Amino acid sequence: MKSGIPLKSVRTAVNKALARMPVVDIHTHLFDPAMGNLLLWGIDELITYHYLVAEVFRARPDMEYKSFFNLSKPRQADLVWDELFVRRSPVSEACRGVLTVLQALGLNSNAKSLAGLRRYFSGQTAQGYVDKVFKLAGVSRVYMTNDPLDPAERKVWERGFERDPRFRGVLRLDGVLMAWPQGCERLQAMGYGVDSSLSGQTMAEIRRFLREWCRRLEAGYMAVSLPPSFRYPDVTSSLTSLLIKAVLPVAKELDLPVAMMIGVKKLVNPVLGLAGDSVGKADIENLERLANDFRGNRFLVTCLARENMHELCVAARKFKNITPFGCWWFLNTPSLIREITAMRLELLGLSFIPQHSDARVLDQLIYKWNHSRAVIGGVLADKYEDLVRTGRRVTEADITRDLKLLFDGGRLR
Ligand code: RAT
Ligand code: ZN
Repeated sequence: MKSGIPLKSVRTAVNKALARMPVVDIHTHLFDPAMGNLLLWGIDELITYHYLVAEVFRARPDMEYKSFFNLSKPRQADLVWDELFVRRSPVSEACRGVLTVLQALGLNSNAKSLAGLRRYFSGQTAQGYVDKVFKLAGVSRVYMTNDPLDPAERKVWERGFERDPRFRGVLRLDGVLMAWPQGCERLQAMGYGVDSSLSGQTMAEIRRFLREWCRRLEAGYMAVSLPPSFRYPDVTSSLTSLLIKAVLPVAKELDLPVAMMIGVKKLVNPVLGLAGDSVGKADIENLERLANDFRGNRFLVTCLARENMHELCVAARKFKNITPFGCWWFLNTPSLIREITAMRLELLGLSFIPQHSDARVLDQLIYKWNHSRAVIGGVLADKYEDLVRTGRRVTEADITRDLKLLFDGGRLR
């Protein structure tokens, strides 16, 4: 029998195993490179990430929103670089991320301008760069966020393309579910016989839309981001009706999980666009009632409010059809990942998905996973050290087996 790792070597062993472990990234906004311009990558996209756009207005409160958004993307990037990376130390998580990417690529993060960095990226091809980034990030597969209601994206799917098996489809439902009947017209234009009433016929047609598009995307799951006010049951809410009469039946029929990302307050500052959403505390009792009534469905759940994360763990202890996943958006910072991961390990053992990247720009896979691996590795090492202190033997094979449970995307199957 293999001997256990001595206490003093546990941390190194965990970090080594985690560095080698290819991860499945279950939620990104990346696209298959065959989908052309939809896949964002390179320095200008990286620097104009909406997390950084929010921060540039912190540094320059005197700047009019309009005067920034009227600039071309490269000029916006120049301004963000100057304000957040040249004139002050880039200590925020989103800023540090850029430094980690540049370091991994062997590029200079002390440059006063972006010119040299742009030269590097203009020498890359999308395909070659995808290979490089996946390797540097230690990622084996990513799940996209696909919205057939978006005309530009729908065109690409309808035309058809050769799929890169590393990019899996996900049917994102916000456009259909949120603010009904806004999605109605678009569904009609796609040939679905729906009207704003949510009649039996409309529900049947929405189910047909879901079936057809899950098949076309070869979707790994369906997903929706929900406001903190989400309620179940609620006969007055079109969102809840659509969820329980269309989404959950089709998900069950196709044996697909449904991802619910709960707690986003959309556009509290509309002029900021993507950067204008905020966070609100949800009531997790609604999720418990849903999981109880729909036991044949599998729910992947993340919350945006730190205050909801503990209740979510407890809900998952009660309902085996709930899998908590990721440290989402404003929770994707080292101090909060540390806290949330420790709590999940303590309450749920290995039965959760520790992280997703939410990358919108390919290059971000590098930093999001590098930073998360470091923090999650530290927390896991604490836990294995605790085991060794009790006399429990821990081997490298044990660690590798456990990491697979956490990171290989098995809970999506
Ligand atoms: O993290 C983000 O980039 C957010 O803007 C959202 O995309 C969020 O993750 C979502 O999927 O709704
Ligand atoms: Zn996202």
